[in-house]
Amino acid sequence: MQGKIVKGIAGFYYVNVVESGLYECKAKGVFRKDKLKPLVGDDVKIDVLDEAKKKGNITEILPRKNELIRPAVANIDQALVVFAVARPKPHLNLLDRFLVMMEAKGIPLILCFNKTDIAKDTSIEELLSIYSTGGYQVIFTSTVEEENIDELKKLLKGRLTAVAGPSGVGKSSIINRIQSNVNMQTGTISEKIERGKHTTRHSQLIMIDNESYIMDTPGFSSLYTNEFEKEELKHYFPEFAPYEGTCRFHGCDHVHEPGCAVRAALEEGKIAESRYQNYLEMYQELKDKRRY
Ligand SMILES: Nc1nc2c(ncn2[C@@H]2O[C@H](COP(=O)(O)OP(=O)(O)OP(=O)(O)O)[C@@H](O)[C@H]2O)c(=O)[nH]1
Ligand SMILES: [Mg+2]
Ligand SMILES: [Zn+2]
Repeated sequence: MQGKIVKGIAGFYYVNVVESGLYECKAKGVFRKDKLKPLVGDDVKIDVLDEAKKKGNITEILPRKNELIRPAVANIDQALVVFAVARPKPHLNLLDRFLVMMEAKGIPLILCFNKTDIAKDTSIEELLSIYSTGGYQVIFTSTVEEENIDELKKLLKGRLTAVAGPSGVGKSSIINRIQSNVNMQTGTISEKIERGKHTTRHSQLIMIDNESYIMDTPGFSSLYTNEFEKEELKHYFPEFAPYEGTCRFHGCDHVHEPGCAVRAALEEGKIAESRYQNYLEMYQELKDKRRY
């Protein structure tokens, strides 16, 4: 039988098989020698051990379309990257790292800034100007005031979407707003450190309708990527693309080379300062291959 892993907790994988339901499965040792760990989102083959108790064994993981490390998920069509406009205030360095990772993997994304009900007047405009120059699809939501929840739902139609972002930004709250099959637990923000408390501990795949699925995931607070060379990094900043090939030097990395068109665009305000600074920081890390 073939099914999809919808949840994994403490060595058990919950595999949904269309028409016959949910099976609690263990992964046999065969994967360990290939260093392959089943992920939520994986399509797998299972042997049913006990049909009445719905227990089985995963015998094979089918080839993955893609996989992410943080959050650990496989076979997604797109990512819904959620940050809050406030409480916690958006950590743009972490966001830019995440965007780079998704660009590098070629996974389409929707960038969602939640909690517009507690936004300061300027923050929405600022965020919009920083991220719309990169050509990102940006949506501003509030689960409290139901702002743009229907619009967001439309963007999820017909796809398997993984939600990703720091703890406390409202990922689970958004999921609760867009479907009524499952109620995810939501947490509070710490008064002291203004951060979330990692309420969601395990990734879980939830059906919105027959053709649309959403995956809730635990929040993450750091991201380091060294899966590519520093020369590649510039390709993962979409707002640099119009200037590619127009710098004085062929193969310009837009760092300190004279006659750099990207830096000229930065001076003219056509590229956001924070995006460029985060580019430089990641570039330097890739150069040093330091661990972040
Ligand atoms: N003001 C406001 N608060 C919100 C909004 N959405 C969620 N919250 C609150 O933010 C807190 C955290 O929400 P969660 O949905 O648990 O956040 P999460 O991203 O799932 O966090 P983790 O599971 O820890 O990764 C809760 O107190 C929510 O009620 C919103 O649109 N506006
Ligand atoms: Mg959560
Ligand atoms: Zn340049």
